Amino acid sequence: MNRRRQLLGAAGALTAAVAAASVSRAALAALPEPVLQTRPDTMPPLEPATGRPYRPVVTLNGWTLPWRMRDGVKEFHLVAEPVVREMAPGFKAHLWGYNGQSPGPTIEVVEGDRVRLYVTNRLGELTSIHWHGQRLPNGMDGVTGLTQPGIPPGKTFVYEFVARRPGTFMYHPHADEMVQMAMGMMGFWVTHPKEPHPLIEEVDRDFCFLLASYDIDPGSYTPKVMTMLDFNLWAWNSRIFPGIDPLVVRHMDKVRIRVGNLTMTNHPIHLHGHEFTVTGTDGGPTPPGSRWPEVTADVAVGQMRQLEFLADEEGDWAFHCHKSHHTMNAMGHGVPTMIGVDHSGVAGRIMRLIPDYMVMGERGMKDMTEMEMALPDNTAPMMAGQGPFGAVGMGGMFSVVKVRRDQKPGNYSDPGWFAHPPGTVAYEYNGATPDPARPAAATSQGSMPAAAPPAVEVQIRKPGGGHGSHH
Ligand SMILES: [Cu+2]
Repeated sequence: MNRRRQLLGAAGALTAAVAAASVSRAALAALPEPVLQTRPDTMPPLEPATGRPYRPVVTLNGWTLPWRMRDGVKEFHLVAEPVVREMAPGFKAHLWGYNGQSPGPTIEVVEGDRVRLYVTNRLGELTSIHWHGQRLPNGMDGVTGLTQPGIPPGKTFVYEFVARRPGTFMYHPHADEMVQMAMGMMGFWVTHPKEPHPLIEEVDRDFCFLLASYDIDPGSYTPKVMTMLDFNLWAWNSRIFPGIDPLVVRHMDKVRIRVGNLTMTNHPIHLHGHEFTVTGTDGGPTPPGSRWPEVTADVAVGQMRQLEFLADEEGDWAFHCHKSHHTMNAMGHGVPTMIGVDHSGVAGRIMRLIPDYMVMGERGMKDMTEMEMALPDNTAPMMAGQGPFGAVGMGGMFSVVKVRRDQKPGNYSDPGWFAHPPGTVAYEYNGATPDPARPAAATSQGSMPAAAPPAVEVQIRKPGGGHGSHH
C-alpha cells in the first residue's frame, strides 16, 4: 500500500514535468497499465463502473478503452504501435494503430470529465495525437512542431484537458500524417452529456465507426502510403465487407450511428428501409431547424456525422457507402470492361497457352462473386459475402442493419438472416411475356426522321476580324 502510494507520487511529479524526461521505471509502474485488444470482433459496450452513468457506444469491430480514476481524473493509456489487423477473414494487413488494433480503442467520457491520456510511442518515428474537435488548451492540441515536440520513439507524453462539450470526436496523429494515417492510426472519441441535453436524444443503441482507405496490393500486407486517390480497400474501422459486423438492433429502438471520415474523399453513407436525420457533426449537436429526413448523408473528408432513426421496419437492411467503387475490394481497378464482349472460342484457345486462364466479366462483373478463383495468398475477393439468397456481390464499405422484434435489449449478437413473412419477397413471374411495343422508326415512313437533318449554315463574327464568315 505504502509502496503503491510512493509510486503514484513519483508519477505525479513526472506528469508535471511531462514529456521531456524519459520515462523512468517508477513512472511506468504508475501509468495505467496499457490494455491491448487484438480480436477483430465487435466488443460489447463498456458500461461505466465509475464516474457519471451513460449509455455506452458500440464500436463496430472494435472496443472501448478502459480507464482508471485517479484523484478524480479519468486516466487512459494509448500505445502507438505496429499492429496486424484482420481486415476480413483470410486477409490480414500490417498497419499502425493503438493498443493492438487499427483503429485504436474508442475513448468514452462525460462532459466535464478531466481526462489524462498517456501516449506511449512504440513506432520507429515521431508521433503525436491531435484530439479532433475538442475544446482544449492550445498546448494539448497535439500538432507536432506547432504546439508540442513530436513524441520520440520509446517515449511517453501526457495530454490532459477537460472534455468541455458533449459530442462525437476522433483522434489521430499530427506527425508524418500522410504516412501514419495511411497506415491506420486513428480512433473514435465520444463525450456524453452530463445531464439531459435539449439537442441530444437518449437512444437505445449507439454505434460508431471511422471510414478509412488503404492501398494494399493483392498478396501483400503493407499499405502503399504514397497513394493519394487510387485506393483499393475502403474500410469501416479497418474492416471490409464481408468482414464488417452487422449493426444489430431491436425493433422500435432509437438508433444513433456516428461516422467519421479520415479518408481522402467523401462518402455518401446510405441506409435502406428507413429515414434518418443528421443530429450532430463534429461541431456539436445540430439545431432542430436544420434537421430533415435523409436516406443518404455525405460525410466529407475530416468530418463526422451522427445519423439517428427509429428502427421500425424489421429486416436485413443494407447500409453502405453509395459510391459503387467503395463497395468493392482489391482488384476492382485495372480490369477492362468486358460486358457484351463475346468470348466464345477465345477462352479455349488461350487456355491451351495459359492453363489457368479465366474469362472475366462478359455478363457483368457479378460472375466473379460466384467463381472459385485462385486468389493470391493474402487478399480479399473483390466482391463477396454469402447471403440467404446467394452471393451478395459486395465488398468494402458495406454492412447490414438487422432489425429484429425478438432481439433482447442490450443484446448485439448476430440473429442470423431475416425470416421474411410469406409473400413479402420479390419473386419470379412465370406468365407470358409479350414483346415490348417499340416505335417502328427505321422501317416505316412514320414521324421519325429517317435521314440526317439538313445542315445549318452558321454565321460567325470574329472580334476585330472584318465581317462575317464566308466560303
Ligand atoms: Cu465511399
